Amino acid sequence: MPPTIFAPDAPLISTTDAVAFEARVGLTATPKTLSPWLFYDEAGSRLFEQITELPEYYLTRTERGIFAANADEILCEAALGQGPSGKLTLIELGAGTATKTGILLAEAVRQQGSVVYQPVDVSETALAEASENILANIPGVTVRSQVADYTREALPLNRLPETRTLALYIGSSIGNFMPEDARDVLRNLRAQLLPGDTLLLGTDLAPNGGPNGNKTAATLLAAYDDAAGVTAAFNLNVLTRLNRDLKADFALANFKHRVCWNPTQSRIEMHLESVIAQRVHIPANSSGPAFVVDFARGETIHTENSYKFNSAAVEELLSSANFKKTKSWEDPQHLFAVTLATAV
Ligand code: AVJ
Repeated sequence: MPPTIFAPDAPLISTTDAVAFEARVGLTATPKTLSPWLFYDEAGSRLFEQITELPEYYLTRTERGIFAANADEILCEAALGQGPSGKLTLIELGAGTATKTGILLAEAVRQQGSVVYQPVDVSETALAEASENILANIPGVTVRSQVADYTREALPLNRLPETRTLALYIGSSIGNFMPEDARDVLRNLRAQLLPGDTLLLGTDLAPNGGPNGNKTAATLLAAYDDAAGVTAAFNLNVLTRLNRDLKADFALANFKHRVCWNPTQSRIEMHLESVIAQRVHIPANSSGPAFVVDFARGETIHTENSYKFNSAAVEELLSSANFKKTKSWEDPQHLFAVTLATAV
C-alpha cells in the first residue's frame, strides 16, 4: 500500500505576515525579543543542520547514540503493559527531516513487522524530505505526514483503530519553551492520547557538578558559541531574514552573537547585542505602520532560550501534563536524557 501524504490546510496567515507580527511585538517590547521559530527560514534551517554536526554541539549525536544503544528496550517498554493490544503507531512532534527517528522506526519494524509513522511539522518541505528518506531506507514503514503547528493547534491525530501511540518529542525541542508553555505543549499532546499511550521526550541535561560532574556551564556555552562561528551565523541570520522579509535595515556588522548560562532559570540564552547606539527602520506592513527600533550600545535582542533539565524537573514537567515517567536513558557522560512516560 502506498503511503498517504495528507495535503496541508492553507495557513491562516502567510508566513511573512507572521514574521511582521512577531517583529513588531518583539522589537517594541522591553527587553527586546524575537521568537526562535524565526531562525528557521531556508538559510537558517541549513545552518541548524550544520550546528548538529559541530564538535561542540553534542546534543544531536548524543541523543542518536542513546537511541542506537537502547532502541530495542525503548520500543519494548513502550509496547509493554498497556490497555488494548495492537501495534504501536509512532507520531513525532516537530519531526523536521526526521533523521534520528530512523533508528526507532527500524526497531519498530523489527519488533512488529511494520509501523505507521505520523510526522507532524510546520514545514511541508521538511516533511517531504523526511518521508522520502524513510520510504527509501526503511521498508515496512507507512508515512502519514501532517502539516500542523503543534504549539498552537490541537494535533490532527487521526487515530488508527486497534493501535497504541508512541509520541516522540525529541531533540531537546521542548527546551525552547518557558516552563508554562512547555507544559501546555505536552497537555495539548496528552489531550490526543489515551491512557497507556506513551511519550518519548528528549531533554538536554543541566550541568552536573557532582561526582559525575563532567558537564559544566562551559560545556553548554561552547555548544552554543562554537569556534567555527556557525551558531553566531545562525543567530544573526534572523536579522538577515527581517531585512529580506520586512525590508528592515539591520546592519549585521553592528550586532554580535552573545550567549549566557542562566543558572536561576536553568537555561542557555542567546542574544544579539547592539555594539553601538543605533536606530533600525521597519517599513509599514500587514501588522501596522512603519516604526523605528532604537538600540543603546550593549542592549540586546533575546532570541532564544534553551532550557536544561535534571531528572526531577523532567518528571515534574511530565506529571504537570498527566504523564508518568516509566524509564529514562542517558549517555555515559550524562549529557542528555531520553525519558519514556505513560499517559495517565
Ligand atoms: C533545536 C531548540 C533543540 O536549543 O539546542 C541550537 C536550537 N540554538 N543552537 C537547541 C539551537 C542554537 C536547538 N533546538
